[in-house]
Amino acid sequence: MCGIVGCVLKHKKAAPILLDCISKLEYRGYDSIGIATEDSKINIKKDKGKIIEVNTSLDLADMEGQSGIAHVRWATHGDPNKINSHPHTDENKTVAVVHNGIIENYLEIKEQLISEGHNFKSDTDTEVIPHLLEKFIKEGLDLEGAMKKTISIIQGAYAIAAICKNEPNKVIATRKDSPLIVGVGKDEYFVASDSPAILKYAKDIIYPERGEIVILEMNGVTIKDINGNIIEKEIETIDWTPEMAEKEGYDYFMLKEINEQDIAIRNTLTEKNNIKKIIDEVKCAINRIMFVACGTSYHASLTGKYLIESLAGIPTDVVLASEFKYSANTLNDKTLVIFISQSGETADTLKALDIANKTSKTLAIVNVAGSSATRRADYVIHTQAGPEIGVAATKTYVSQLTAIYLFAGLLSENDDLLTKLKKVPDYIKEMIKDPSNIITMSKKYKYADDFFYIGRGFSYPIALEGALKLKEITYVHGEGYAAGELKHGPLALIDEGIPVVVVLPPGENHKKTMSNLEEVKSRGADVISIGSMDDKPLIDKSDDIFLINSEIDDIIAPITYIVPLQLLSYYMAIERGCDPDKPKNLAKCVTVE
Ligand code: F1P
Repeated sequence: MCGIVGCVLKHKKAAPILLDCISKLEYRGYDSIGIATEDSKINIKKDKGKIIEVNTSLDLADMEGQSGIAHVRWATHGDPNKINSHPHTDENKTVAVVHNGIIENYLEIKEQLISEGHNFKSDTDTEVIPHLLEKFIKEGLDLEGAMKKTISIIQGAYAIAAICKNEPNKVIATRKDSPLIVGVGKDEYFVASDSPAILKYAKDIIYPERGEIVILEMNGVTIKDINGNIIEKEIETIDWTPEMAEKEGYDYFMLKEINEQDIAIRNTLTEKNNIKKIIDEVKCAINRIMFVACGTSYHASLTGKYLIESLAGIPTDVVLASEFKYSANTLNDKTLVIFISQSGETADTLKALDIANKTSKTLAIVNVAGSSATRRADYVIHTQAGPEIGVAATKTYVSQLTAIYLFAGLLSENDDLLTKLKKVPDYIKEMIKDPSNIITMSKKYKYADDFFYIGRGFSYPIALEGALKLKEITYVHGEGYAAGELKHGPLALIDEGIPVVVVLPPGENHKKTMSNLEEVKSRGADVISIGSMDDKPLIDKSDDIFLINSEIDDIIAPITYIVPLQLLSYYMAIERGCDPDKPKNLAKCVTVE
């Protein structure tokens, strides 16, 4: 969590550009924002709040300097307040530092530094970094040397950028287990947590590895290994455009991203040949598959299990990345471990990937090119959703599902599934055309305290994902259940007027789920159904219904039926006055375990 940016600009003032760049990283954290520039002294402006709330009070007009750093915070250590906001400095303001990650041994370092006479202002773990840097600079090192020594002391996950008042027009940055990219523009050089920050200014990207030191100066970028040797890094050009990271007329990124889902799927379908190649290499060598993921990516994985087990007959497990260590000793060289992550930077997922790499073949399904997961897995499938800024995953989710459907379809040589998949973008286009029915439902149910979502078989992950979207952005309690599991406990909670969302595509489970619908209805629930246009019995039994093309059967439902549920959550969030792009307490990229 947290986003950082650093830049050195040959012809421009840094502060306004830093603000522009960091505003593109607000999806990573929005508790507070801060900027520091260098003009032979360190200038700092920072405050608690989202950029839109504090922008005017920051008043960057008088911030001189052509180099600087910026930060958006998602608090881990210390409340979100002005003092805890980054950049942090030493007491003499020799250096300023921004940091994404957690310094695990900060307490011992802090005690030691206090005993040496350092004064700390904040409750953050980060503040030890500027104090260490200043200490080593006082001992005679330059900022680069001080940074090298500092990272030999701190433990944990970090991406750090620092400036020093004695070293004009220079930013020193480094990373370990938190993302950091380097952007090379024309006479302007950047570091950032993610590419949307710098798309407008630099398209040539370098991906530093753990422990490497990045030096931005007026005349270019240097990257050194931990021994101080300059290393030649590959430069990759990204094809994402700056517009992709803008709202382009939509009120919120989430709505824009829901509306881009047909394109995201179409683009991900182009991964077919890559996926075929991976399957040709691994198919004969494996007898088991394990998916590892968190949150929405976990729900995509669950669909993967159902598809692969039913179509390819390969035993497939799904494990939450944070719980992975209990399953790790069952892996062997005949297991393919598939990691799904839109960001490719989720700490729990990366930790599991490192462990799985020791015994098994690993495959990462990731949206962000160059992210850590893509560099650590044996095989990579890139979902082609483009940048997703809204914290709640939508277009990356359907793109993950597209990759999984391709994988399962090719693995089981099931042409029927691949033919159905090709039609999905058109179905989705049709579904998002007119949200008026969903808007009416969101007005009707906006005051509900609890929602239940039920689905059976392929529709069970849809119920889980629908409930997660509701929780994330409306703060209403939503719980997804396997429809058959209702009577084993949750039915006790169903009462007069409780909304129950029933996911009921045509298919072999239809009759059984209809019975579950009857069970909740007879206890007074308000039944909101997602079903087929031809489903007369369902239409008759539902209080509210979103009708979907009758060609869509239960097997292809996970990638289509989720769309009205995303829209329902979105419009309920709007009705309840919540910001769907920046849900409280959450961030898009969870780089802490
Ligand atoms: C997993 C995840 C997302 C969720 C939110 C927080 O991220 O749980 O599904 O929408 O953004 O993180 P990832 O591993 O897929 O990047």
